[in-house]
Amino acid sequence: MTEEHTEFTGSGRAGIVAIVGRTNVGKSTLVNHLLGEKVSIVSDTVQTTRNLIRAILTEERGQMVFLDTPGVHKAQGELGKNLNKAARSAVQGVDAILLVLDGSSKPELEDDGWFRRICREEVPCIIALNKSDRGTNFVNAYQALWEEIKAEKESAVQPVWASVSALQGTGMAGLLDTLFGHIPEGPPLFPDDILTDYPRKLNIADVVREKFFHRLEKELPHALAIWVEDIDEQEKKWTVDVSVMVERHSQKGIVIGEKGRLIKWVREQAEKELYEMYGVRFKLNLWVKVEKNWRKNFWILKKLGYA
Ligand SMILES: Nc1nc2c(ncn2[C@@H]2O[C@H](COP(=O)(O)OP(=O)(O)OP(=O)(O)O)[C@@H](O)[C@H]2O)c(=O)[nH]1
Ligand SMILES: [Mg+2]
Repeated sequence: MTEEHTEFTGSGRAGIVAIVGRTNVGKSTLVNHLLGEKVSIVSDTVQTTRNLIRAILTEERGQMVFLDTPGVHKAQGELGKNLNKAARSAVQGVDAILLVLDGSSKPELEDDGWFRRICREEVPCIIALNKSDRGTNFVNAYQALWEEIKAEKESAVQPVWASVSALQGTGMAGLLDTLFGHIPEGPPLFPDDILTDYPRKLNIADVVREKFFHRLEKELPHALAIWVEDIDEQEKKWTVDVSVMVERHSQKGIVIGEKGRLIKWVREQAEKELYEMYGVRFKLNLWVKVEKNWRKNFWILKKLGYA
Protein backbone atom coordinates (compact mmCIF):
# COMPACT_ATOMS: atom_id res chain seq x y z
CA MET A 1 0.00 0.00 0.00
CA THR A 2 1.37 3.40 -0.90
CA GLU A 3 -0.90 5.79 0.96
CA GLU A 4 -0.29 6.97 4.50
CA HIS A 5 -3.15 7.02 6.95
CA THR A 6 -3.32 10.26 8.84
CA GLU A 7 -6.66 10.40 10.63
CA PHE A 8 -7.31 6.80 11.38
CA THR A 9 -4.47 5.01 13.11
CA GLY A 10 -6.10 1.60 13.38
CA SER A 11 -5.81 -1.20 10.93
CA GLY A 12 -6.57 0.54 7.67
CA ARG A 13 -9.52 0.14 5.42
CA ALA A 14 -13.02 -1.15 5.90
CA GLY A 15 -15.86 -1.58 3.49
CA ILE A 16 -18.73 -3.60 2.16
CA VAL A 17 -18.45 -5.33 -1.19
CA ALA A 18 -21.54 -6.78 -2.88
CA ILE A 19 -20.79 -9.84 -5.00
CA VAL A 20 -23.38 -10.00 -7.74
CA GLY A 21 -24.00 -11.73 -11.04
CA ARG A 22 -25.93 -14.38 -12.84
CA THR A 23 -26.63 -17.67 -11.08
CA ASN A 24 -23.93 -20.37 -11.29
CA VAL A 25 -21.05 -18.06 -12.27
CA GLY A 26 -19.16 -18.92 -9.08
CA LYS A 27 -19.93 -16.10 -6.62
CA SER A 28 -20.07 -18.37 -3.58
CA THR A 29 -16.98 -20.30 -4.66
CA LEU A 30 -15.20 -16.96 -4.96
CA VAL A 31 -16.23 -15.71 -1.54
CA ASN A 32 -15.18 -19.00 0.07
CA HIS A 33 -11.79 -18.76 -1.61
CA LEU A 34 -11.26 -15.15 -0.59
CA LEU A 35 -12.10 -16.03 3.02
CA GLY A 36 -10.01 -19.20 2.91
CA GLU A 37 -12.92 -21.01 4.55
CA LYS A 38 -16.30 -22.21 3.54
CA VAL A 39 -19.00 -19.76 4.47
CA SER A 40 -21.37 -20.15 1.57
CA ILE A 41 -22.72 -23.28 -0.08
CA VAL A 42 -21.84 -24.14 -3.67
CA SER A 43 -23.42 -26.40 -6.27
CA ASP A 44 -23.95 -26.58 -9.99
CA THR A 45 -27.70 -26.15 -9.57
CA VAL A 46 -28.99 -22.69 -10.41
CA GLN A 47 -29.96 -20.43 -7.52
CA THR A 48 -28.04 -22.34 -4.88
CA THR A 49 -27.64 -19.32 -2.64
CA ARG A 50 -31.03 -18.29 -1.28
CA ASN A 51 -30.17 -15.84 1.46
CA LEU A 52 -27.84 -12.91 1.59
CA ILE A 53 -24.65 -14.12 3.26
CA ARG A 54 -22.23 -11.76 4.90
CA ALA A 55 -18.67 -13.06 4.91
CA ILE A 56 -16.11 -11.06 6.86
CA LEU A 57 -12.44 -10.93 5.96
CA THR A 58 -10.10 -9.30 8.46
CA GLU A 59 -6.40 -8.91 7.73
CA GLU A 60 -3.55 -6.37 8.06
CA ARG A 61 -4.97 -4.10 5.40
CA GLY A 62 -8.32 -3.89 7.11
CA GLN A 63 -11.71 -5.48 6.94
CA MET A 64 -13.84 -6.37 3.96
CA VAL A 65 -17.42 -7.48 4.35
CA PHE A 66 -18.61 -9.47 1.34
CA LEU A 67 -22.28 -9.84 0.59
CA ASP A 68 -22.77 -13.07 -1.29
CA THR A 69 -26.07 -12.69 -3.09
CA PRO A 70 -28.43 -15.12 -4.80
CA GLY A 71 -27.74 -15.15 -8.53
CA VAL A 72 -30.17 -13.29 -10.70
CA HIS A 73 -32.02 -15.60 -12.99
CA LYS A 74 -35.21 -15.53 -14.98
CA ALA A 75 -37.70 -15.42 -12.14
CA GLN A 76 -39.80 -18.51 -11.66
CA GLY A 77 -42.61 -18.03 -9.20
CA GLU A 78 -42.51 -16.32 -5.83
CA LEU A 79 -39.17 -17.75 -4.67
CA GLY A 80 -37.35 -16.77 -7.86
CA LYS A 81 -38.78 -13.27 -7.73
CA ASN A 82 -37.80 -12.78 -4.11
CA LEU A 83 -34.26 -13.98 -4.78
CA ASN A 84 -33.90 -11.58 -7.67
CA LYS A 85 -35.18 -8.71 -5.58
CA ALA A 86 -32.74 -9.59 -2.80
CA ALA A 87 -29.82 -9.64 -5.24
CA ARG A 88 -30.73 -6.33 -6.81
CA SER A 89 -31.28 -4.54 -3.53
CA ALA A 90 -27.99 -5.86 -2.09
CA VAL A 91 -26.03 -3.29 -4.08
CA GLN A 92 -27.60 -0.41 -2.20
CA GLY A 93 -25.33 1.26 0.31
CA VAL A 94 -22.20 -0.75 -0.44
CA ASP A 95 -18.67 0.61 -0.95
CA ALA A 96 -17.87 -1.44 -4.04
CA ILE A 97 -19.54 -3.90 -6.38
CA LEU A 98 -17.87 -7.06 -7.57
CA LEU A 99 -19.69 -8.32 -10.64
CA VAL A 100 -18.83 -11.93 -11.44
CA LEU A 101 -19.11 -13.24 -14.99
CA ASP A 102 -18.39 -16.66 -16.42
CA GLY A 103 -15.71 -15.89 -19.00
CA SER A 104 -15.86 -19.45 -20.30
CA SER A 105 -19.44 -19.24 -21.52
CA LYS A 106 -21.27 -16.72 -23.62
CA PRO A 107 -23.00 -13.66 -22.18
CA GLU A 108 -26.65 -14.17 -21.28
CA LEU A 109 -29.55 -11.85 -20.70
CA GLU A 110 -28.83 -11.58 -16.99
CA ASP A 111 -25.27 -10.41 -17.66
CA ASP A 112 -26.68 -7.73 -19.91
CA GLY A 113 -28.99 -6.74 -17.04
CA TRP A 114 -26.12 -6.40 -14.58
CA PHE A 115 -24.10 -4.27 -17.02
CA ARG A 116 -27.09 -1.95 -17.31
CA ARG A 117 -27.37 -1.86 -13.56
CA ILE A 118 -23.72 -1.01 -12.85
CA CYS A 119 -23.80 1.71 -15.51
CA ARG A 120 -25.80 3.78 -13.05
CA GLU A 121 -23.64 3.07 -10.00
CA GLU A 122 -21.53 5.68 -8.32
CA VAL A 123 -19.47 3.24 -6.29
CA PRO A 124 -16.39 1.51 -7.77
CA CYS A 125 -17.12 -1.59 -9.85
CA ILE A 126 -14.77 -4.50 -10.28
CA ILE A 127 -15.61 -7.14 -12.87
CA ALA A 128 -14.22 -10.63 -12.32
CA LEU A 129 -14.22 -12.92 -15.33
CA ASN A 130 -14.33 -16.24 -13.55
CA LYS A 131 -13.67 -19.85 -14.61
CA SER A 132 -10.48 -18.87 -16.44
CA ASP A 133 -9.34 -22.49 -15.93
CA ARG A 134 -12.00 -23.46 -18.48
CA GLY A 135 -10.80 -20.93 -21.01
CA THR A 136 -11.31 -17.27 -21.79
CA ASN A 137 -13.13 -17.65 -25.09
CA PHE A 138 -15.88 -15.20 -24.25
CA VAL A 139 -13.89 -12.48 -22.50
CA ASN A 140 -13.91 -10.30 -25.59
CA ALA A 141 -17.64 -10.83 -26.04
CA TYR A 142 -18.28 -9.55 -22.48
CA GLN A 143 -16.04 -6.54 -22.99
CA ALA A 144 -17.71 -5.70 -26.30
CA LEU A 145 -21.15 -6.00 -24.71
CA TRP A 146 -20.07 -3.73 -21.88
CA GLU A 147 -18.74 -1.08 -24.28
CA GLU A 148 -21.97 -1.20 -26.23
CA ILE A 149 -24.16 -0.73 -23.16
CA LYS A 150 -21.88 1.91 -21.72
CA ALA A 151 -22.08 3.94 -24.95
CA GLU A 152 -25.83 3.52 -25.17
CA LYS A 153 -26.29 4.69 -21.58
CA GLU A 154 -23.63 7.39 -21.89
CA SER A 155 -22.16 6.10 -18.65
CA ALA A 156 -18.87 7.28 -17.19
CA VAL A 157 -18.36 4.15 -15.10
CA GLN A 158 -14.87 2.66 -15.51
CA PRO A 159 -14.80 -0.82 -14.07
CA VAL A 160 -11.59 -2.67 -13.30
CA TRP A 161 -11.48 -6.04 -15.08
CA ALA A 162 -9.82 -9.11 -13.61
CA SER A 163 -9.46 -12.66 -14.83
CA VAL A 164 -9.79 -15.29 -12.12
CA SER A 165 -10.49 -18.91 -11.34
CA ALA A 166 -12.30 -19.16 -8.02
CA LEU A 167 -12.03 -22.93 -8.19
CA GLN A 168 -8.26 -23.00 -8.54
CA GLY A 169 -7.51 -19.76 -6.74
CA THR A 170 -5.90 -18.05 -9.74
CA GLY A 171 -5.92 -14.26 -9.62
CA MET A 172 -7.28 -14.12 -6.08
CA ALA A 173 -4.42 -12.10 -4.55
CA GLY A 174 -4.61 -9.51 -7.32
CA LEU A 175 -8.37 -9.28 -6.98
CA LEU A 176 -8.08 -8.73 -3.25
CA ASP A 177 -5.47 -5.98 -3.81
CA THR A 178 -7.84 -4.26 -6.22
CA LEU A 179 -10.74 -4.52 -3.80
CA PHE A 180 -8.74 -3.16 -0.87
CA GLY A 181 -7.68 -0.28 -3.10
CA HIS A 182 -11.31 0.65 -3.66
CA ILE A 183 -12.80 0.65 -0.18
CA PRO A 184 -12.55 3.63 2.18
CA GLU A 185 -10.30 4.02 5.17
CA GLY A 186 -11.93 3.36 8.48
CA PRO A 187 -12.21 1.14 11.52
CA PRO A 188 -13.48 -2.45 11.24
CA LEU A 189 -17.24 -2.90 11.12
CA PHE A 190 -17.24 -6.24 12.94
CA PRO A 191 -15.05 -7.83 15.65
CA ASP A 192 -11.91 -9.27 14.05
CA ASP A 193 -12.57 -12.89 15.01
CA ILE A 194 -15.85 -13.49 13.23
CA LEU A 195 -16.17 -14.95 9.76
CA THR A 196 -19.85 -14.43 9.18
CA ASP A 197 -22.85 -13.09 11.03
CA TYR A 198 -25.08 -15.48 9.16
CA PRO A 199 -27.28 -17.15 11.78
CA ARG A 200 -26.25 -20.62 12.89
CA LYS A 201 -29.65 -22.16 12.17
CA LEU A 202 -29.61 -20.90 8.59
CA ASN A 203 -26.05 -22.08 8.09
CA ILE A 204 -26.81 -25.60 9.30
CA ALA A 205 -29.89 -25.70 7.04
CA ASP A 206 -27.77 -24.57 4.09
CA VAL A 207 -25.17 -27.27 4.66
CA VAL A 208 -27.91 -29.92 4.63
CA ARG A 209 -29.46 -28.37 1.52
CA GLU A 210 -26.11 -28.41 -0.28
CA LYS A 211 -25.72 -32.15 0.33
CA PHE A 212 -29.17 -32.80 -1.14
CA PHE A 213 -28.30 -30.62 -4.14
CA HIS A 214 -25.33 -32.85 -4.86
CA ARG A 215 -27.55 -35.89 -5.18
CA LEU A 216 -30.86 -34.64 -6.54
CA GLU A 217 -31.47 -33.93 -10.17
CA LYS A 218 -33.46 -31.60 -12.34
CA GLU A 219 -36.26 -29.64 -10.71
CA LEU A 220 -36.36 -31.34 -7.34
CA PRO A 221 -33.71 -29.15 -5.68
CA HIS A 222 -35.98 -26.16 -6.23
CA ALA A 223 -38.87 -27.94 -4.54
CA LEU A 224 -36.75 -28.50 -1.44
CA ALA A 225 -36.60 -26.30 1.64
CA ILE A 226 -34.65 -27.02 4.79
CA TRP A 227 -35.49 -25.53 8.15
CA VAL A 228 -33.67 -26.05 11.45
CA GLU A 229 -36.29 -26.40 14.19
CA ASP A 230 -34.06 -26.73 17.20
CA ILE A 231 -30.42 -27.02 18.26
CA ASP A 232 -29.59 -28.69 21.54
CA GLU A 233 -26.02 -27.59 22.25
CA GLN A 234 -24.39 -29.99 24.68
CA GLU A 235 -20.69 -29.65 25.40
CA LYS A 236 -19.65 -32.69 23.38
CA LYS A 237 -22.44 -32.97 20.86
CA TRP A 238 -25.04 -30.78 19.22
CA THR A 239 -28.34 -32.44 18.37
CA VAL A 240 -30.26 -30.66 15.65
CA ASP A 241 -33.84 -31.23 14.49
CA VAL A 242 -34.15 -30.43 10.82
CA SER A 243 -37.31 -30.27 8.71
CA VAL A 244 -36.91 -31.22 5.09
CA MET A 245 -39.83 -29.79 3.13
CA VAL A 246 -40.93 -31.05 -0.23
CA GLU A 247 -43.98 -30.06 -2.25
CA ARG A 248 -45.48 -33.42 -3.15
CA HIS A 249 -45.77 -36.92 -1.71
CA SER A 250 -43.95 -38.40 -4.69
CA GLN A 251 -40.92 -36.24 -3.83
CA LYS A 252 -40.77 -37.60 -0.31
CA GLY A 253 -39.61 -41.00 -1.51
CA ILE A 254 -36.96 -39.47 -3.74
CA VAL A 255 -35.53 -37.40 -0.91
CA ILE A 256 -35.41 -40.42 1.40
CA GLY A 257 -34.04 -42.71 -1.29
CA GLU A 258 -34.16 -46.45 -1.65
CA LYS A 259 -33.99 -48.04 1.80
CA GLY A 260 -33.30 -44.58 3.21
CA ARG A 261 -29.89 -44.50 1.58
CA LEU A 262 -30.00 -40.98 0.21
CA ILE A 263 -31.08 -39.28 3.38
CA LYS A 264 -28.51 -41.29 5.32
CA TRP A 265 -25.78 -40.13 2.97
CA VAL A 266 -26.93 -36.52 3.33
CA ARG A 267 -27.01 -36.80 7.11
CA GLU A 268 -23.54 -38.29 7.33
CA GLN A 269 -21.98 -35.81 4.90
CA ALA A 270 -23.61 -32.86 6.64
CA GLU A 271 -22.60 -34.09 10.10
CA LYS A 272 -19.02 -34.43 8.92
CA GLU A 273 -18.89 -30.97 7.41
CA LEU A 274 -20.55 -29.33 10.41
CA TYR A 275 -18.00 -31.00 12.67
CA GLU A 276 -15.24 -29.41 10.60
CA MET A 277 -16.96 -26.03 10.69
CA TYR A 278 -17.83 -25.84 14.37
CA GLY A 279 -15.34 -28.26 15.95
CA VAL A 280 -18.07 -30.17 17.79
CA ARG A 281 -19.83 -33.43 16.93
CA PHE A 282 -23.31 -33.22 15.40
CA LYS A 283 -26.31 -35.48 15.44
CA LEU A 284 -28.83 -34.45 12.83
CA ASN A 285 -32.43 -35.65 12.92
CA LEU A 286 -33.93 -35.11 9.48
CA TRP A 287 -37.74 -35.05 9.27
CA VAL A 288 -39.23 -35.09 5.79
CA LYS A 289 -42.52 -33.21 5.44
CA VAL A 290 -44.84 -32.44 2.58
CA GLU A 291 -45.77 -28.77 2.45
CA LYS A 292 -47.80 -28.16 -0.67
CA ASN A 293 -46.75 -25.12 -2.69
CA TRP A 294 -44.37 -23.77 -0.07
CA ARG A 295 -42.67 -21.78 -2.82
CA LYS A 296 -45.83 -19.76 -3.24
CA ASN A 297 -46.65 -19.45 0.44
CA PHE A 298 -45.49 -16.10 1.67
CA TRP A 299 -45.42 -17.07 5.35
CA ILE A 300 -43.29 -20.12 4.76
CA LEU A 301 -40.92 -18.10 2.60
CA LYS A 302 -40.72 -15.54 5.37
CA LYS A 303 -39.94 -18.20 7.98
CA LEU A 304 -37.17 -19.52 5.75
CA GLY A 305 -35.77 -16.03 5.36
CA TYR A 306 -36.39 -15.84 1.62
CA ALA A 307 -39.06 -13.14 1.65
N1 LIG B 1 -14.27 -24.66 -13.66
C1 LIG B 1 -14.65 -23.80 -12.73
N2 LIG B 1 -15.80 -24.01 -12.06
C2 LIG B 1 -16.15 -23.10 -11.12
C3 LIG B 1 -15.34 -21.96 -10.82
N3 LIG B 1 -15.97 -21.25 -9.86
C4 LIG B 1 -17.12 -21.93 -9.57
N4 LIG B 1 -17.23 -23.04 -10.32
C5 LIG B 1 -18.33 -24.03 -10.29
O1 LIG B 1 -19.52 -23.38 -10.73
C6 LIG B 1 -20.66 -23.92 -10.05
C7 LIG B 1 -21.47 -22.80 -9.40
O2 LIG B 1 -20.72 -22.23 -8.36
P1 LIG B 1 -21.39 -21.36 -7.20
O3 LIG B 1 -20.28 -20.76 -6.42
O4 LIG B 1 -22.43 -22.16 -6.46
O5 LIG B 1 -22.13 -20.23 -8.09
P2 LIG B 1 -23.00 -18.99 -7.60
O6 LIG B 1 -22.70 -17.86 -8.54
O7 LIG B 1 -22.80 -18.73 -6.16
O8 LIG B 1 -24.48 -19.53 -7.89
P3 LIG B 1 -25.88 -19.07 -7.20
O9 LIG B 1 -25.72 -19.18 -5.72
O10 LIG B 1 -26.86 -20.05 -7.75
O11 LIG B 1 -26.15 -17.67 -7.66
C8 LIG B 1 -20.11 -24.95 -9.04
O12 LIG B 1 -20.22 -26.23 -9.62
C9 LIG B 1 -18.66 -24.51 -8.87
O13 LIG B 1 -17.81 -25.58 -8.50
C10 LIG B 1 -14.10 -21.79 -11.53
O14 LIG B 1 -13.32 -20.86 -11.35
N5 LIG B 1 -13.83 -22.74 -12.48
MG1 LIG C 1 -24.10 -18.82 -4.56
